[in-house]
Amino acid sequence: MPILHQMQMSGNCYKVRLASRLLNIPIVLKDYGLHDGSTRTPEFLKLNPNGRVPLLEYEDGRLLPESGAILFHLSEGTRLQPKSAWDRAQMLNWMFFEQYSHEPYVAVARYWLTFAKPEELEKKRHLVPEWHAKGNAALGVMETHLKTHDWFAGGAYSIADIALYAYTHSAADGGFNLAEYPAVSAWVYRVAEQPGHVPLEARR
Ligand SMILES: N[C@@H](CCC(=O)N[C@@H](CS)C(=O)NCC(=O)O)C(=O)O
Repeated sequence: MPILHQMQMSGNCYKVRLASRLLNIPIVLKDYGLHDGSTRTPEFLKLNPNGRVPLLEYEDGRLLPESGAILFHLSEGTRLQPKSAWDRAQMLNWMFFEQYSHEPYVAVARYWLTFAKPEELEKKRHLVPEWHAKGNAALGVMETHLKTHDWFAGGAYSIADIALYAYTHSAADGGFNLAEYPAVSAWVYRVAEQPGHVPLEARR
């Protein structure tokens, strides 16, 4: 059975747990601590030189880091990817948007404001306004799309929705107010209503 190297409260790891649950793909979870540097040990760096989770490890030794790459791999040929090549490109468009314009602000604000040690947060406090400005800009882009679409790509729930859901539904942890984004809030509700959906806290 593949091993998912992960942190339970990480949205990036939640994306993989959620997709594997929706697709009934069995995985074993191997947990790492949030503050203990356990993804930076020489042993872990041999598995992922980038020192981060999620990381998917197969019994035959194949290794795949990066939440978006893992989502893409697990869902290939399934209902979580659109059939048309154009729609799959649109799905990737939103997944790259998530990684460059959304996660670095919405997820980072959540980490520092909710999980970091208070003395560490103080060193980053001056960055909070920038995280909020850029994170709100990303939520605004999502709001514009969702005013006229139920889903991000191909007219159906896909891994683009999973990628964006992970840190959007938990954005309040980073000081964002989703009530300012009614179309995003309605989509968050739609995602959570999908059959087989599991919350971030769930192990599988
Ligand atoms: N782009 C990566 C980001 C992965 C990432 O930032 N992982 C964090 C947890 S959410 C991590 O492993 N942090 C531990 C560290 O940097 O030492 C992805 O989407 O998988």
